[in-house]
Amino acid sequence: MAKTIDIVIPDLGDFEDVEVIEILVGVGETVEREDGLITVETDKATMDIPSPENGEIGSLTVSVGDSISTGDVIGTLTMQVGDTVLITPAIAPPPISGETTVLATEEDAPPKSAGKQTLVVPDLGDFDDVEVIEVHIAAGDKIEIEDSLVTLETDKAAMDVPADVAGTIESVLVKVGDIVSAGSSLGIIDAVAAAPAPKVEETAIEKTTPPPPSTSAATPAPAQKSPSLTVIDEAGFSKAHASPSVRKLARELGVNLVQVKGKGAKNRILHADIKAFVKAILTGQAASPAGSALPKVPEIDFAKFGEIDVQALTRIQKISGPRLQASWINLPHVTQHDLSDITELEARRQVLKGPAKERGISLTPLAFVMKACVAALQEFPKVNSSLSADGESLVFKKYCHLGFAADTPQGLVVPVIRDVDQKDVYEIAAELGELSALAREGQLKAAQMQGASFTISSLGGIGGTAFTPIVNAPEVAILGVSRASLQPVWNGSEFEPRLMLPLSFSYDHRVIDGAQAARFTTFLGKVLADVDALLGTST
Ligand code: CAO
Repeated sequence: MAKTIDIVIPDLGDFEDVEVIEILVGVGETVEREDGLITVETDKATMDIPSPENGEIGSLTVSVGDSISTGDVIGTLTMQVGDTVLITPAIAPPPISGETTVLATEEDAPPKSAGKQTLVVPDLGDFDDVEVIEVHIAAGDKIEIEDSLVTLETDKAAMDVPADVAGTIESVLVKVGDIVSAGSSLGIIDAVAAAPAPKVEETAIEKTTPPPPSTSAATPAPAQKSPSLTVIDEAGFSKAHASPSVRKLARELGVNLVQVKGKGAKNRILHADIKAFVKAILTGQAASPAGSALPKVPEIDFAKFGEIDVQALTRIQKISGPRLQASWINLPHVTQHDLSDITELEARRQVLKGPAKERGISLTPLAFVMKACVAALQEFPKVNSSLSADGESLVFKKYCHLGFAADTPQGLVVPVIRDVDQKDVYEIAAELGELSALAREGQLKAAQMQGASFTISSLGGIGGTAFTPIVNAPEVAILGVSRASLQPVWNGSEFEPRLMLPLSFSYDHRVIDGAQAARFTTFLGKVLADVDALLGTST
């Protein structure tokens, strides 16, 4: 029987009006009790609001940026209540610690013997005569409902057969290598409780290819096929003591179950164990598993050497850091350096700058560089592409949305100017100014930072002669611009003072090769030298 309950914010302690910073689930998604639904942030901590029960998300009435307090309803959850008994109002959620429950199941009653029962293989759908590849039980084992009894393997999938009763195993009637079908006996159990027969859950569709890590819309992480956290040891993986959903989660995250210590009954690996394992690696508290081995930076107690001041990273820094690292690790970066002669361009800009200012537009060199990039991206469409998620093809974008790195007090953000190919230099400069101001005030909306097909990072207003910008993956290239300077350039008979703009073009070498990169910056240089074409004033 289905029952819908409100999802209510549990007791948040001293906190009130806390900001929702992430929505972790979508409507229609199936969640388990304690799965995080949303993440909220106070000035002191970030915390997940857990699901009060197993079920399906019926509705969600909060968005990122909303403020919530204890008792607020943030959506509904539809549960299959089955044999469960309601003992408190369903709207009362567990506290953040998740120590109490609103539902009491028959597990709460004292165990009563249901006598000896035969454990059988349930309906296997289209499969018949499947091989037993693992036996997880032995005589004398005490098992719970949903504990895995055996793992079966067909030519398409591996699946766990979970227990439909709890009790003590009296005898095991199968061994590895046996062929079984629906109804085959697996063992005899001295049962203590009965429950409806659970479904057989598939652990994987393909036996050898773990699915790629999932990405959420809110987190535009690199879409390229990235290496798993570790190479999965299939033999060891199949022997690990874990439920199908835990195996599924492990495969999704590229976690080798062999390396995870289970904290459940009989060392069974739980969802929480997988999450803790991944968290420990990502936060550097545990060494990365062999295969993805990233050497750890040594942990130093700086206070031993002098006075220190510890300041928390800003939210933007916490978000951008891992993304930059993901790009740096996953993309083979190469940077092509070049100099572009912008003597004529700058002379014209100086003439146009004043009148533009009167119209409220700051006509900086960056607007011209953006306009020039449009021409270069049209000439070299690969630079405006991305690798497909499976890494098998290139996605060419017919649009030209340019991101630009903006330095703000909170950290680095990348606002996006859309359809730059349809705008003139003044429109680009105006939008640059507006988005830069919003960025500095921390007022950019998420949509204003999404959809870039290529990014420019300009340090020209600050200084420097060259740098190596990190590609804003899953884009495949980024243009770094440093400060233009007057340099002596040989014109065939003498050295001439020319204003040279340094370009640092970093690219994903899987997609763009060195010759293309050099052609790209050479072409860009030619376009920047043709100021009439950039301004659309050519005759
Ligand atoms: N050479 C010489 N002068 C330059 C120049 C260049 N390449 N680029 C800009 N300038 C000049 C501008 O013309 C302006 O002077 P005028 O007012 O006399 O014209 C002055 O420097 C300041 O420009 P600006 O930096 O305010 O404006 P912008 O359009 O060039 O850049 C923005 C806007 C948002 C990109 C910039 O303010 C910024 O935040 N840059 C930092 C980006 C960053 O941190 N990148 C690193 C990311 S990690 O890869």
